[in-house]
Amino acid sequence: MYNAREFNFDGLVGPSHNYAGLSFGNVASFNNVKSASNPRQAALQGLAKMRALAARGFAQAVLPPQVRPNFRLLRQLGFSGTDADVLAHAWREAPVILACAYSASPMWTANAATVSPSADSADGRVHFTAANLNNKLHRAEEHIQSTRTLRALFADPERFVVHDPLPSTPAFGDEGAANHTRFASAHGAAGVEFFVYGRVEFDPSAPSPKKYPARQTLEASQAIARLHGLDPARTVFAAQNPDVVDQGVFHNDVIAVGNGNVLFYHEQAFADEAATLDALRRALANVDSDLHAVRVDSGAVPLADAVASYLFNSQLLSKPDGRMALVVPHECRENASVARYLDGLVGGGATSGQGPIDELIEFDLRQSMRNGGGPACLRLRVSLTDAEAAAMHQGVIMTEDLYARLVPWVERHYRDRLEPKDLADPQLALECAQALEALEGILGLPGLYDLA
Ligand code: SUG
Repeated sequence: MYNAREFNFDGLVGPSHNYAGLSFGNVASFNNVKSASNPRQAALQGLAKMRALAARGFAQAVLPPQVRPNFRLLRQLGFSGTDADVLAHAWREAPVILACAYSASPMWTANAATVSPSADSADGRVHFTAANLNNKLHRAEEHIQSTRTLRALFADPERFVVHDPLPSTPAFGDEGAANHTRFASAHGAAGVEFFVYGRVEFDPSAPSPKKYPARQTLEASQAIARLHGLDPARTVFAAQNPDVVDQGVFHNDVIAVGNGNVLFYHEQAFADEAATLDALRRALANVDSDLHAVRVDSGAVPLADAVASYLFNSQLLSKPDGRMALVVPHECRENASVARYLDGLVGGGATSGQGPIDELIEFDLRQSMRNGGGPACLRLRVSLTDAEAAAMHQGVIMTEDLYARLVPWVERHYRDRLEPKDLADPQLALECAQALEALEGILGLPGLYDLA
């Protein structure tokens, strides 16, 4: 076993953060369609979270935003002329497509990729596969920049491999780490990788949701496990409960989170709860570990409250003393059943703090939450040994110095209000390009973007 740490790569919110209602099946995105957003506040909220966790000693890094608007998409769809013509034409004829080209969604980096640490892969390298996100037009091209970014950050071929995304066809719908969890006794120890899927392409008799789309297929998860060279004895695939997808649980990380040997989950999360826990226990036995299941039942927290508060879209972080902190959004305090549950978990009562989780860390992430993205959506987990951490690009590691450079950058380049009609403003496109050009310099990543 190597000494390893889990880096959380949080998405830096881009300058076009907006609410376009593009994610059918994601209740918050739908409910806030066309309301005004505040990109500056969104970026500062995300940075405050990164800074606070870094200050606590958690390994924290930043994943840069993506180029917006996506002129390549707009031109591919037949909008032509100068950039200003393209924007005017798209706004007139297809404002939804313009919104897709301006989408804020790369900020939710849990969907950027699936990551397997070197302790799990057959060749001893860290494996990444950018998610094709092919269920939604506004996310379907993110993999191009995600792959480019990951290759820039993890460039050493001896230690890292960044695979091409899976084929962009419904059979291989892949949403990245939002449906993937890893269990291990320590970050550097061999672990169990757990993939949760919503649909099986080649078995039409397998249950699937009826109202909302299941974005992740079993076939995609299996392909990732093959690509990453995972040991079948330490890999578990489980079906998500299709009924909860239909109630707004569009990714498994809206209803479950794991860390160490702990699975914190809602009783309705899986199609077959007992079989899922059993499979995890058997796989964990292969690494001499056992599962610690923290089950939340519907009597304590009804599913609707879990979705509204994003209780399970929390981060479970290991502290040096072996206990864990749960990183939750403020919304958890505003929901009566969830607040009561959390008080019981860590609130100082007779039975609280006795399980593996003994601390809550709360953040105001309202700008992100209004698009259906909580603390866990905002970060991509990458477990790295000390040697791997030293081999990755250092300019993205969150430090006080980087924070002190990013805050004025946001204040200089980001607007504090965006409405749907602003997406037609050619000046916004220029502002976005200028911001990213400056960011390449701050992060020490020249050529990160194709800004030509
Ligand atoms: O894919 N929202 C994202 C939220 C992703 C949350 N990620 C995780 N659960 N890991 C999505 O639904 C909304 C964009 C808009 O409507 O403008 C959006 O894409």
